This record gives sequence, C-alpha cells and structure tokens, in this order.
Amino acid sequence: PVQRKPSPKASTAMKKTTALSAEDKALRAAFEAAYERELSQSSHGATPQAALHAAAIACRETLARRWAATQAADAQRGDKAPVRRVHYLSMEFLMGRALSNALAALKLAEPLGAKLAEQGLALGDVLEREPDAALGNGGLGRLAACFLDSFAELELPSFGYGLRYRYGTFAQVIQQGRQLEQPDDWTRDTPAWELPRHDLRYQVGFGGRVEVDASGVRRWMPADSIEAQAFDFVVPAHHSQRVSTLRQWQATAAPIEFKPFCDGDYARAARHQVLADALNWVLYPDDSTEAGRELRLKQEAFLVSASLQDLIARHLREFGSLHNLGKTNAIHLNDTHPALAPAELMRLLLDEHGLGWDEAWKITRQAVAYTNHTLMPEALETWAVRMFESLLPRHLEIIYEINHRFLDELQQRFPGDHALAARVSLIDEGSHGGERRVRMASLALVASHRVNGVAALHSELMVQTIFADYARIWPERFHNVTNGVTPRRWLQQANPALSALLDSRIGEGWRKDLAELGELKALAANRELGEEFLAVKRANKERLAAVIRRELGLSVNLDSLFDIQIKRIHEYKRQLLNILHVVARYQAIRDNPDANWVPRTVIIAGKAASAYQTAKSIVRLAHDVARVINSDPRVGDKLKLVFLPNYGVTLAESIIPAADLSEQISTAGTEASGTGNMKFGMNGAVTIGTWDGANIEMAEAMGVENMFVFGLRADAVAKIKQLGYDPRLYVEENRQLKRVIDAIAAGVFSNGDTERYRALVDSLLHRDVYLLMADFADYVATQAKVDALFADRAAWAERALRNIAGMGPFSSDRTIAEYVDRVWSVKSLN
Ligand code: 4GP
Repeated sequence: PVQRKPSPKASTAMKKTTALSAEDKALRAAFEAAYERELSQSSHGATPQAALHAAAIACRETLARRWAATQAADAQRGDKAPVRRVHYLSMEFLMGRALSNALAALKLAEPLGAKLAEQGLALGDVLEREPDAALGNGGLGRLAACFLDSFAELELPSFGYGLRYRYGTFAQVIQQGRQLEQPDDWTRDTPAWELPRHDLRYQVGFGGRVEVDASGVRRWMPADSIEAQAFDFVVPAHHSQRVSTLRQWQATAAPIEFKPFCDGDYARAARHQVLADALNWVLYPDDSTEAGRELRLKQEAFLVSASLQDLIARHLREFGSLHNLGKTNAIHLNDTHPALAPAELMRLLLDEHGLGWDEAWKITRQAVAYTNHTLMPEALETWAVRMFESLLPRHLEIIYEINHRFLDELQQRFPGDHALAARVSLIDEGSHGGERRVRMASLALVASHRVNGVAALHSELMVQTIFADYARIWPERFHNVTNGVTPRRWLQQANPALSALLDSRIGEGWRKDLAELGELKALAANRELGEEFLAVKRANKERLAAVIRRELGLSVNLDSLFDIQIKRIHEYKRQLLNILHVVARYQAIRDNPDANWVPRTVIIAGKAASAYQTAKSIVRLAHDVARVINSDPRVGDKLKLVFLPNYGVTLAESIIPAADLSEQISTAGTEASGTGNMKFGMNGAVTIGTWDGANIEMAEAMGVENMFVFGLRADAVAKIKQLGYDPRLYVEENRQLKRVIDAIAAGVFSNGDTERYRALVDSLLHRDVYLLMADFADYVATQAKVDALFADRAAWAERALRNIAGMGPFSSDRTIAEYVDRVWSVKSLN
C-alpha cells in the first residue's frame, strides 16, 4: 500500500491529543488512585465485575467535581443571560452504557486499559459487563440521551428530568419464534454511576379534595403524599470540563403502618411502600387496564411535580423571586407525556407561592415549549375526567380555568365557530358517546410559546393534520427542528476503525463539528480510501457475525450484503414489507439457484409493545421465514434472515457499524424523523428509503442520487387513500407479490398452519393501512439496483463515502443549537 501522509490538519489535531497537559496528568493520577482504592474493597479481587465498579466510581469522582463546578458557574449567570436554563422533561432517557463514554470524554481509556492489563484483564471484557440503562422505549428516548450529550458539549445550562425506573421497559426473549417479555433488572449489578441527592426531596400529592378558605383561597388537601428523591446521572462534555445532568426521581417508601404490622397483616402494613415502589417499576405500564392507566398518570404527575418543585427551589435560591422565572428558565415537554407540567406550574405559582393568575400564566407561557414526535393519533394522550378528578382534583380545576379563558378568547377571534371550539377544547366532551376526557396535547399547545416537529416533512404535516386547528389559531408558535444524533457515541465510540480512517483523511475535528465530514466528498472517488473503507466495514461485519453466532448459533457470509432494519416493531415502519421482499427473493433463488445472486444477510431487530398483537405476529413471521430459508440447502449463503433478540442501545452500537444497507422504509408521511437513518449514514451504510421523515433531508444533503429512494410520496399516499385504496388490485396484477402472499397464507413458513398468519394476510389484502401492496413492486425493483451497485465494490465504496460526507448536518449539536436559537433563547420570547 502507498504510504499516506496525514493532512496538515490531521497532524496538528493528533499532536493536541498526544501531548498530555498537567491537568490531564493530574486527572489520570486521581483516577488511578481512586480505582485502586475502590478495587481494594472488592472481596473477590480484580474480577471484571469489580474492575467495572471501581472504574465507574473513579470516573464518578471527577464527574462529581465537574458537576459542582458547572452548577457554580451556571448559578452566577444572573438574569441577563441570552439563553435560559433548560429543563428537559421526558418519560424516557435511553442512555445505554456509560463507562466507555465517560472514559472517552475524560481521556481515561488508555490508563484504565494499562491498569487492567497489569491485572490480567482486558478493557473490552470489563466494558461488556455494564448493563444498558434502558430507561426508554424508542426514538424519543434515545434522542433525549443524545441531547444530554450535546447539552454538555454546547455548554448549555440544563437539567434532564426523568424517572428512575427499576426495570426499564422489558427484556425481549424469543421462545419458539415468539416474543416474551421479562423484567429487565438493569440496576442489579449496576456500577454506581448515580449520585444520590439525599438533600433533594419533594412531596408529591395524589387524590383528596380542594378546600376554600374564608378569603376564597383554594387549597388542595391530597389524600396521599409520596416523596420524590433525586438521583443524578452526570454526562460529560468531550471537549470541555462541563457536564450535563440527568436528574431522575425515585419514589421513596413511606414508613410501614405499625398497627397492621403488629396484627401480622404485613401486606397491609407495607401498602404505601408498594404504592411508592410501583411508581418506579416500569416505563409505560400496560394501559389496557384501569389500574395501569392510573399508574401511568401518577408517574407523569410525579415526574412533573418533583421536577418543577426542584426548578422553583433553585430559582428562588438564585433570584429570591419568581417574577423572572419564565425569562430565565425553559421547560421543555418531550412529547405529550409530561404535558401536565403547565397545570402543575400554575398550581405551584398560584397556590404555593401566591402569584395572581395573569402573572402565573404569563410565566408559564414563557417557560413552556413542546415537541411532538409522532403523527400517530394514539400517542396524543387523553385521560378520563373522572380519573383525573379523583387523582388530581386541583389540577383539573386549573385546566378548566385555562380552558375557559382560552375558549373565551377563541370566541372573540372566531365568533360563532362552535365546531372549532369543540375540536380544540382541552376537554373532549365525549361527543362520540364516550366519557369526558382531558386532552393533554391541547394543554401542551395552549400553554407553549413554541411547538415543534422533528423533521421538515413532519413539521409540515403536523400543522396540516393533527394540529391544524391550533396552527390556524397561532401560526407563529409552530416550528421545525430536525433531529440529530451524537457523533461521539454513534461514530467515535461505536466505530473506532472508521473513526481512525476519517481522522487520517480529514482530521479529528468532526467529533466537535460534524460538518467537517463534508471534506470527504472530494475524496470519495479515491480508490485507496475506498479499499480502506471496505476493509474497515469487513472487520465490523466480522464483529457482528460473531455476535450472531453467539446469540443464534448461525454463521453468516461476510461477503454478503448486510441489509439491516433495527427499530421498534410497528406496522408503519413496515418490517413486514422487508419480510415480503425476503420471501420474494427466496422464491426467486429457488426457481433459479444458479443465477448470479448477490448474497444477502437480512438482519432485523426490535421490540414489539407487549399489548400490540400485530407487531408480535410480525416478529413471529420473521422467525418462521428465517427458519425455512436458513435451513434450505438450495439457498445456502445466498440469503439469510436473522432476527437478533432484545434490541437496545448496546446492540445497536455493534450492528450499525456493520451495515451495508440501511432500511428506512416507513410509509411516506408516517415516520416523524428517524434517527437510526442518521446513525447508519454516518457509519457508511447506504440507505434504501422512502421519501419520509429525515430521509428527505439526508437525501438532499448527500445528493438524492446517492440514496435508493422508492415508493409513493406522502401526497400520493394521501390521494390514494382519499380515492379509495384497494390493495387486492396490486396483488392481482403482480404475480411475484401474489406468490409471496399465497405462500404465507398457505402455511409454507408455518408448518402448514394456515391460521397462524390469516389475520396478517387478511389485513394486507383488505385494508393495508400502510400501503405495503402499493409500494412492493418499486421496493423490489430498487433492491435489484442495490444488488447491482453492491456487485461493483469500488462504486459501492464511493457511494458509501458520499453518504458519510453528507451527514454533517445530522449531529445533535446542530439540533441543540437550533433549539437554543428558536426555542430556548430569551429572544425567542419576543
Ligand atoms: C419517535 C419517532 O417515531 C421517530 O421518527 C423520531 O425520530 C423520534 O421519535 C425522535 O424524534 N417517536 C417516538 C414515540 O419514539 O414514542 O412517539
């Protein structure tokens, strides 16, 4: 190979990291001392588990110091700062592992590696021991985690606020092709990352009644009160000593009741303990029962109340008065779950701090902003008035008053438009024969000074569809902020080999300014670079192949095209379309096994919500199809289907760097943004995708000719549905499609059982809400183009490099800079 010279930029960047400053040296020494001290406490000596624990505690010491310095600096900002302190309220934070990120940020990987080597341990083995903090479900939760990283990196005064779930969502186990859910006991062996804040405790009330005193002041007398205690999870910046904080609330148990205890009725004695504990058990308790719904509303109220009490206490410490609260603090609602926040803030300001309605409302409107993450109507939470009244009676009164004032104003602007008033009211009067319900998204919209979607198309559709009425009332409130992901975790840490290759060509600056990836465009056609890129990809594929072998006992062909779809299992994301293509390819290979097939390994991973039967059926079909194809000797290496169980952040970190092809195939107009698409793109996977979500902006950034775009566009989807869509017409005129559907229906993949997929097939033939039948032909034709390009290795490498070069805009640093500019700056209030 030709000797390559680092670019001048790369060499200065390298110098910067190799020369250790006095500060770095001191940090290393302190880390090593703390590590030794912790390890000496271990009763089993230097095991990987003990080393993990010691390393986490040793990092935590530095993080705790940086946390204190960050807070002290932020407390000095005063009320003239141009950017407000951000309070990011989210039911989900999908953090994944923390140690390798902390080591990278603190530049401690090397000294830890050396220490471990002395002890006969490997860094990789130690890192592998850390469980994922999977306190989230999907995209919006992982986005929140990327945002914490960017908050630190951009030095933004901020707090993330969440709940400290004991079991996260669930661990997915596959038994005979079916998904089973098990509790994910992630805290059991967890390294001690968290900083418990024993001094930060707040009481959160539930139930009871509202009393009015002689002077007409209303007071809520809750029947129960649960204490919230703070636990801080500190997230370091990679290019400064700043940190950001995820503050998670733990409900602390009330003491046992003594009388029932003495009577031997232990269950009754511990009743309050169980109630408090249940608040922190799982994210999204199944809401198909009344108890589940009530628990969920309680969790939301708990998160919101503890966080806002914390905000107010801090604000009073810093300023001594609440009048400037809205000008110095932003309260951000990450989707609809924390939408109770404006009602709770009003309650605190009115009832606990004695402000008048107008001032309290002005402060609330200044502080609150709201991001919507999906157009799926089921995500717009509503709560039965009856349940609300019994759990949160004072909040309901405040919501009624907000609504009353809002509808009065509306009446003046749109006199006589009762239909509009009924549609936008915070209360659904049960017009469709149902019970009266509180519309939480409406509360968020009325109270926010800014509302945004998460990609250009989504923001457009949001104001045309679900929020059309509100956008007509307040057009100036609605904005777009396209998502991004942190390149520190998703490129630097997930893909060290590609990172090193990038460093050698364009320098190391992309970690801080991802736009520098654009410099790769001029180099994309370079043969030598292309070959090096393919070698890196192959090494990553080997790594993933080892995971597949370990998990499933299956060997995959490293020369095959790794075609990957990883995300929650949902009909709109169309994993089923992917499977239909796999079946079509299988049939074609069987017809003509000696043709010149480009070998493929199709990999799917994702969880189906526990109560979502169709999604579970899709998981099962994937396993059934995989079983048949993977054991068919006529197919051999030409096609494999792999379903990797228990998808999560860590698994994604080993899957994404190995992808050749990224499947982003939602029905146009349904995927709000997608962030997996961005992670794949920056790791050099080529995308096959619909004109949906952030795929569109990615295609525009890299040049649309560099993406494999297929399928109906959002306007065509809407039109077809309007005209009356009949999926059977597509099936009848496409023999290939008909054969695929017939095979599934006939039980070819289910041992002759024609019942197993009847519902799935019927829904495709008669409803096909997500237009799989309409997009099938174009999808298959586009997959053939993918094959052709993949067969030309140099051309494929060039295309992949062009994809990476186009990913500059998709850093969460850019996203957060836009939130600051459009939503969280003081100027956004004018
Ligand atoms: C997700 C959207 O489905 C995804 O398109 C988007 O990239 C992500 O939010 C972050 O904005 N939505 C959810 C949800 O996770 O629960 O609605």
